[in-house]
Amino acid sequence: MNLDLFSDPMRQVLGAGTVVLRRFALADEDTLLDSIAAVVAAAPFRHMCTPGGLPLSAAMTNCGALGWVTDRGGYRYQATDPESGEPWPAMPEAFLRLARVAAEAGGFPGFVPDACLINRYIPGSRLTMHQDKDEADLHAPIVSVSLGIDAVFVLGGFERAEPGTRVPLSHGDVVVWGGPDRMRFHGVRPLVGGNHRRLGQQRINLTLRRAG
Ligand code: MD6
Ligand code: FE
Repeated sequence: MNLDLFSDPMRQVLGAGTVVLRRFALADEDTLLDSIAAVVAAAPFRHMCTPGGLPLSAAMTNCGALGWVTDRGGYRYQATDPESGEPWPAMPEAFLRLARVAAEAGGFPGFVPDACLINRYIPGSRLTMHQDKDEADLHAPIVSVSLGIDAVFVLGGFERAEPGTRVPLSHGDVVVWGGPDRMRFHGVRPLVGGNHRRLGQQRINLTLRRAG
C-alpha cells in the first residue's frame, strides 16, 4: 500500500526552483490557441538571426509590453516588433492568468509577466543550450508552456558543458522555474516529428517572463 499521500504524478520536481506541471494548460487549450493565432496574425513568426548572423532554428514572435529579439546588434528586449515598427501585440488575458496560477503552483505567488516569447518548432528544429539572462530581474520565475508535438527539453547545469537531464514535454505541460535554478543552461533536442490533432507538425512554446 502506498502511504505517500503527498506524491502527485502530475507534478514533477526537477530542482529546488523547478517543477513540471503535467497537462496543466490543457483546460485552457482552446483559448490559448485562439490567442496565439491572434498574436501571430499581428506579429508573424520569423527566423531571427544570432549576433553572428546565423538564423535560429525555431521561428519566434512575442507579445506583451516587451519582446525578446536577436539580430546583428545582439540579444535584447524591446517594446516594438522590428519587422513592423509597431508595439508587440498585447499579452492575452489567458496567458496572464495561466502564468499566475502556474507560478503560484510552482511556489512563486504574484507573478505578473510583461513579456511572452513564442517559439515555433517543426520536426528537426532545435534550441541550443543557453541561459536566459537578458531579463532585468533574474529573481522572477519563468513559466514555460508546451503545445503541439512532443519535445525533449534538456535541463543542464550552471556550465554549458555539464550534461543535462532530459525531460520529455507534451501538449499542455507547464514548467515553472526560478530561484536557484533560474540560471541553468537548457535547450531543446531536435524535434523528432509526429502529428498533433490541433497543431499538426508543430510545437509551440510560450515562455512568460518578467523582462523589464
Ligand atoms: C522551449 N524554452 O521549451 C524553450 N527558457 O521551447 C526555453 O528556452 C526556456 O522553457 C527559459 C525558461 C523556460 C524555458
Ligand atoms: Fe530559455
